[in-house]
Amino acid sequence: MLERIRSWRERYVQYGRDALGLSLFRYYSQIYSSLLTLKNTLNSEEIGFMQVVANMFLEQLDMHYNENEWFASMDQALHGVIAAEAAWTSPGSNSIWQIVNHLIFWNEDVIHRIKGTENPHKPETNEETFGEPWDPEDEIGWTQTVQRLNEVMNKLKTVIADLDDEKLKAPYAANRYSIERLLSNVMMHDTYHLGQIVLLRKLQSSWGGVDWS
Ligand code: NI
Repeated sequence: MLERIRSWRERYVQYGRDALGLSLFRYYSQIYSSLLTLKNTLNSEEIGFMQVVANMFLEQLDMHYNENEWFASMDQALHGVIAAEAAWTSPGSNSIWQIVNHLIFWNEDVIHRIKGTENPHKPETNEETFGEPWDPEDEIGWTQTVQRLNEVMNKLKTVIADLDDEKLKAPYAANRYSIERLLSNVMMHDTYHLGQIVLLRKLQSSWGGVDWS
């Protein structure tokens, strides 16, 4: 009888342990899955944080490239320009065509600097990046030049999309300046020249204003 009681008691204790074990297991699994969710959330926030500056540059590129926000975008500034208007110069100024050449060169150069590749075009001076005023009759040449600018701007966009904030802080090529600084400069430089294009169009009476719609 005593043996039987002992065996019941042992079974009872064992059952209690199992029940307790099962509820603890469930309890810990819940905690574990909550922690896992929290970890994933923190990771995604961390990634989001790492992209803050990179995303800002992407937005800035869109704003001056093809979105009319506070000022006429590059797309708008060049909209409807024909070869004769592109080749037109005012005394002491470059033509729109020359400015576009200059923008193609510098944006392409920035892409090379970020990627650490050699730019095959190496002008001796900044003046050379503008080239000649170009032929006012050459519609095909002008269209190709605008297409080239669009290709370069879109390429720059994909290059920026591959960056994160850490890479932006890093110096480019063998330079002591960061990619972040390089991008800030090129975008300011683009907008500076966009203003010149709009002014040239105003001077030649070919500017129809910004389409804000
Ligand atoms: Ni310039």
